[in-house]
Amino acid sequence: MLAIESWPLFLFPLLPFLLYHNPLLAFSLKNCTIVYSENADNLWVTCKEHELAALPDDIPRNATSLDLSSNQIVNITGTDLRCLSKLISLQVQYNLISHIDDGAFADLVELRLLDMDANKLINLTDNMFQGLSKLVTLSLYNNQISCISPVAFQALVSIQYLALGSNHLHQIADIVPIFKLPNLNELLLGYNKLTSFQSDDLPFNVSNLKVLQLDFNPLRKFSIKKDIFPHLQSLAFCKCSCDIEWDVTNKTFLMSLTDLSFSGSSVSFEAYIAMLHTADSLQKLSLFFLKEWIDEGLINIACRIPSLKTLYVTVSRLGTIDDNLLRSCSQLTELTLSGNSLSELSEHSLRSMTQLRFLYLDTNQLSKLPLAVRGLSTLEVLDLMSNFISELDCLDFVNLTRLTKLDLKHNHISKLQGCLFQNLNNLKVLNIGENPVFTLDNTFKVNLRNLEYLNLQNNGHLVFMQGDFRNLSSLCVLDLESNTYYQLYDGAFEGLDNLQTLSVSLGNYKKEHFRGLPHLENLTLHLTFNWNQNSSQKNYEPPFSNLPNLKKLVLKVYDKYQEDISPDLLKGLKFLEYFMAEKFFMKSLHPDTFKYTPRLKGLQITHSDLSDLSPELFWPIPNLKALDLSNNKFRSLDFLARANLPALSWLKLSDNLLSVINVTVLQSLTALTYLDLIDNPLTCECSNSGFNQWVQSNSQTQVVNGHQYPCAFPTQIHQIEDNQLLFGRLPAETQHVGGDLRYRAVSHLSKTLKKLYYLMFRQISDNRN
Ligand SMILES: *[C@@H]1O[C@H](CO)[C@@H](O)[C@H](O)[C@H]1NC(C)=O
Ligand SMILES: *[C@@H]1O[C@H](CO)[C@@H](O)[C@H](O)[C@H]1NC(C)=O
Ligand SMILES: *[C@@H]1O[C@H](CO)[C@@H](O)[C@H](O)[C@H]1NC(C)=O
Ligand SMILES: *[C@@H]1O[C@H](CO)[C@@H](O)[C@H](O)[C@H]1NC(C)=O
Ligand SMILES: *[C@@H]1O[C@H](CO)[C@@H](O)[C@H](O)[C@H]1NC(C)=O
Ligand SMILES: *[C@@H]1O[C@H](CO)[C@@H](O)[C@H](O)[C@H]1NC(C)=O
Ligand SMILES: *[C@@H]1O[C@H](CO)[C@@H](O)[C@H](O)[C@H]1NC(C)=O
Ligand SMILES: *[C@@H]1O[C@H](CO)[C@@H](O)[C@H](O)[C@H]1NC(C)=O
Ligand SMILES: *[C@@H]1O[C@H](CO)[C@@H](O)[C@H](O)[C@H]1NC(C)=O
Ligand SMILES: *[C@@H]1O[C@H](CO)[C@@H](O)[C@H](O)[C@H]1NC(C)=O
Ligand SMILES: CC(=O)N[C@H]1CO[C@H](CO)[C@@H](O)[C@@H]1O
Repeated sequence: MLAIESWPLFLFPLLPFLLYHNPLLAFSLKNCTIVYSENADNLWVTCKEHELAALPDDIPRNATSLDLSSNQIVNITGTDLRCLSKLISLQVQYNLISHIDDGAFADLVELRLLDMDANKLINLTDNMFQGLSKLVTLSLYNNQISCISPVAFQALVSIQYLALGSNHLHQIADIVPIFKLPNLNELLLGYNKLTSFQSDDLPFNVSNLKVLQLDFNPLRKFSIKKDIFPHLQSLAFCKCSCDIEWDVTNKTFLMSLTDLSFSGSSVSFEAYIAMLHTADSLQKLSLFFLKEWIDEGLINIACRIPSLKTLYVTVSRLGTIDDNLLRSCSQLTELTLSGNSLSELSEHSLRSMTQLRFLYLDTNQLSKLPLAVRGLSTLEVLDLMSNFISELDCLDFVNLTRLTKLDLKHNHISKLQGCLFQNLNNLKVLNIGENPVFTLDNTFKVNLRNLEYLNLQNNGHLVFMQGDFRNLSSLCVLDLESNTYYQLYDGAFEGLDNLQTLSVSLGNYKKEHFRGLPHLENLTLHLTFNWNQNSSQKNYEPPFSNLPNLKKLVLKVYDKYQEDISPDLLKGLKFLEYFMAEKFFMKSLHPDTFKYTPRLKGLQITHSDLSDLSPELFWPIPNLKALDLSNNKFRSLDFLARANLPALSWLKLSDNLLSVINVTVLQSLTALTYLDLIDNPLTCECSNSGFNQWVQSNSQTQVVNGHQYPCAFPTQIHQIEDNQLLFGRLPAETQHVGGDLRYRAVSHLSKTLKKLYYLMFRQISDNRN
């Protein structure tokens, strides 16, 4: 067989005559796919990104979730959603909907979520939402809504969350009925054109609202003169372009308010002070884009509210924190200073914070751990991710003995040492990923007995010696994936008695490396070398025999294919349930490969140049439910006919060379409900008509992304322009092909081309023979 990459170039000019759009992959749904779900009660249908101008007419009536997002639907008519009485979630965001018939949703009695963001709605009419009595979440963000009928939301008796942000609402008086919805908790009104929010415009006695967002409105007045929001907990005003008059006549009116966020220096300092004065119960304050007023002392004023526990100051360009900025914030338990270009915290800047438990300093420009942090002995979580820290000092964490989570990901740390974490006896999560660490010293040989998660992803060329992790007896997850690879010595993982998940990039493999991992269930190996397990050698033992409890094994190979994989690769893995191999096997698998893994449920062998498998391969694994053989070179499914896979329900064979599908084979897979044949050069010659009929007539198996299409010979020849090819989009009416070969246009042009040449080559050589 000719390797795909080496097809002769002389075939190229023929191409335009051969490509055409063949919506051949027929099946029960024309424009949608049923998403595979292990839970039989779910029927998730997606028609996302299909350039639909209207709702499809073949949505299964018992669909529980329907995604129509990112199409070009212009309206929803009274019949579009008929009978979908089991639907729980409906997504139609990113369409062009400007009109919805009255009662269009009336049958959707179970609907809980309706997302209509990014459409063109202008009016919300009287009966638009009729029947949606169980709807909990309605999102209408980013439409052009300017007019809402007073009764539009009347039917929504269960609604808890309503997003009307980014619309054209002008007056609060126009949406009064919304405030009276009995169960409404959250109302999002950001990015509208509201110029005032005044209780005088709200003719009701009480609203149950808990969360109100008014950010990015040109609000000039906020006035509450009666106790109509007794439950309001969270209020957001952000980036007003003008000053605001704040008038809350009695502090008790905002007694429930615990969470306030605001931003923008166009609001006067005085207005912010006034806001803070009426928020006596405040627990959390978030400040954005407020450098000017922070420099004026806004934070210290806020911190005088005794209940304030959480302060969030971000994108406020704070280059340094001096000794005064947070002076009166002694009661804080959580402080976030993320994303501020901080390069320095003065030594005593955090001195007052004797109760601080969470400190987020991520996404700044710190080059070392600030001295100010060293004294925070109450700290439990410290996030220093995405800074420029290059060195750590033995004293940095010495007093942070209560720390449970430390994030140092994405810094410039090159060296770790034994003294660093020695006092962190309570640490559970440690992330040092994305650093250039090249030496570990004795970093993990200290008393980190509570550590459960350790990430050392993408560091320098690390070497792990015997016993390096010996004291990490609680570790469950260890991530040693890398762009290059790490070097292991025998016994490197010794002592990891509780490790369940290990992911590692290796430069070579020795079974001895994986000693002492009795509880390992998940193993992912990224291999950068040739699998050199030579089973003909004396003393050969199966490579994973030290890992008897493995349930999931993933083998990924960079660049190279592996040859001569021994039939007892998986010997000893009697509990294995999932096996995934990418570029690991080349061209074939030994029929005994799965003899040792009777519990296998999921199998994925991709990018392996496979063109055939022997049916015997599958005989030892009758429980197999999901099989993915995509990105190979199968030209026939015949190997499945005698494979005996009574439980197989999910089969993916995309990106292969299948041209004719034998229905007898599909019929032998009695449990099959999902079949993916995308990106195969399926022909529509009459030899495939059996498959077409099967696709149309069988009610059990869905063929992904297929369309009904008669197997008839084309009548018209279309030449296809190169540019159409490049974008992978061909005119829908283009149906012709040379000879009786027909191909489906796909977006991955190069792959399709290769297959095309391949088949052409076959045809030419067949003709010669
Ligand atoms: C949906 O209906 C079809 C046909 O009536 C039936 O075969 C299938 O089992 C149903 N699915 C669910 C999830 O109820
Ligand atoms: C809905 O849109 C379709 C397709 O553009 C159009 O034919 C139909 O008249 C529209 N129906 C209503 C009620 O607007
Ligand atoms: C929206 O409602 C207004 C007032 O009821 C009406 O004048 C206008 O024509 C409606 N627009 C659309 C697109 O239905
Ligand atoms: C508000 O409460 C008062 C006194 O309980 C009552 O008389 C009035 O009708 C209520 N107003 C509204 C709009 O519900
Ligand atoms: C504020 O309201 C409370 C309770 O409604 C009332 O007792 C108190 O007198 C009011 N205070 C002022 C200054 O009006
Ligand atoms: C740690 O705490 C001890 C006792 O409070 C103190 O003497 C020492 O200076 C602290 N070390 C650092 C590095 O802050
Ligand atoms: C590391 O573990 C060994 C054996 O379990 C123990 O003797 C030793 O004290 C531990 N080291 C530390 C620093 O906890
Ligand atoms: C194994 O990995 C899968 C995800 O790939 C995860 O869902 C599962 O929880 C892991 N199992 C254990 C024991 O960590
Ligand atoms: C495997 O080992 C046998 C015996 O030592 C040797 O003859 C053979 O060449 C080896 N094969 C490979 C691929 O290294
Ligand atoms: C289809 O597969 C069955 C079972 O393997 C075989 O008997 C039959 O000959 C095949 N049909 C074609 C047309 O290849
Ligand atoms: C809304 C709808 O049904 N759109 C398309 C679904 O697929 C068929 C067959 O390709 C098209 O003819 C429809 O226009």
